[in-house]
Amino acid sequence: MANLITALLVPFDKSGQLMEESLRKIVEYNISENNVDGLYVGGSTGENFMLDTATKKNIFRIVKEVAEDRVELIAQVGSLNIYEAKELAAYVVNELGYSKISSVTPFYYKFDFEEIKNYYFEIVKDVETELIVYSIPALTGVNFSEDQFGELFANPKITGVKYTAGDFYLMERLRSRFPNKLMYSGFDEMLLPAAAVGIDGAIGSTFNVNAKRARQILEAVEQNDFVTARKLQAETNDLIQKILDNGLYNTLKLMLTEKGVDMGYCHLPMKHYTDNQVKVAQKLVKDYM
Ligand code: NAY
Repeated sequence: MANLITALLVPFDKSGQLMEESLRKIVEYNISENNVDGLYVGGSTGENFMLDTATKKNIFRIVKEVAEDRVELIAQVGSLNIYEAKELAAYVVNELGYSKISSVTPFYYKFDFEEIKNYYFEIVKDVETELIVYSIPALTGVNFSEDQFGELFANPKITGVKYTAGDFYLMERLRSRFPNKLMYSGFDEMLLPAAAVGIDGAIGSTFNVNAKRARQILEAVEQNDFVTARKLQAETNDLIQKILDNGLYNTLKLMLTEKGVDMGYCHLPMKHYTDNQVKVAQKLVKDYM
């Protein structure tokens, strides 16, 4: 069955400093309460692109210290600074023993495909690891064609994609054409259709608070029980819609804080939460967790 992998939230205090003890707690909570199969560390959910190199390293180190080898750990090392990406890749693989790295497509500048391909090949060049391409066109503006994925996958160290998009035609084409590459879905609200196409895993922010239903969706699809899967996805999407309406990362953090894992604040320039957001999050915990 497909693996359930939490995109890890990271707690910060009001001044943007990492809350180390809380980070340890949310890692443990995901392993022993949510029973997930893995953690995706340093992704969008981890507010990673707003952090300095030392903080990123600290997060990777603490997560490994707590998780040890109990679940799979994937480190998102992608950065507009390719030298930082290489440094982080070497650190997590050689010093911490992460089993896979992942890298977002370089964003902001309009890099052409050759530049993007060079970026990926350069990141894996000096490190013995597998890399999962993190494709999220809605945030980066970078779209790959089927053939361009093929050019990336031609590098044996590039072993899969975290596909955070709603184009299920392309997802199916990739699944059929590259059956030996790993396909991870990235939109939790589309877990059912992704699982129907056939995925190796799902990586999601909402698994921090909704892992049980997500697991049940994967199980129902595995058993070809689409009536149950649809019901669970509808419940899940009622929850996700309310989370998105109330502010994604703030609400996830507030829900976990309500459950006893103090997740602090989001990193500026993301907003700090309001009293009303707290109230909504508390009700979501009561209704859905
Ligand atoms: C990441 O890097 O943390 C992810 O992309 C995980 C996937 C999430 N994407 C983002 C941009 O947060 O879980 C999804 C997403 O939050 C969820 O589906 C709600 O839209």
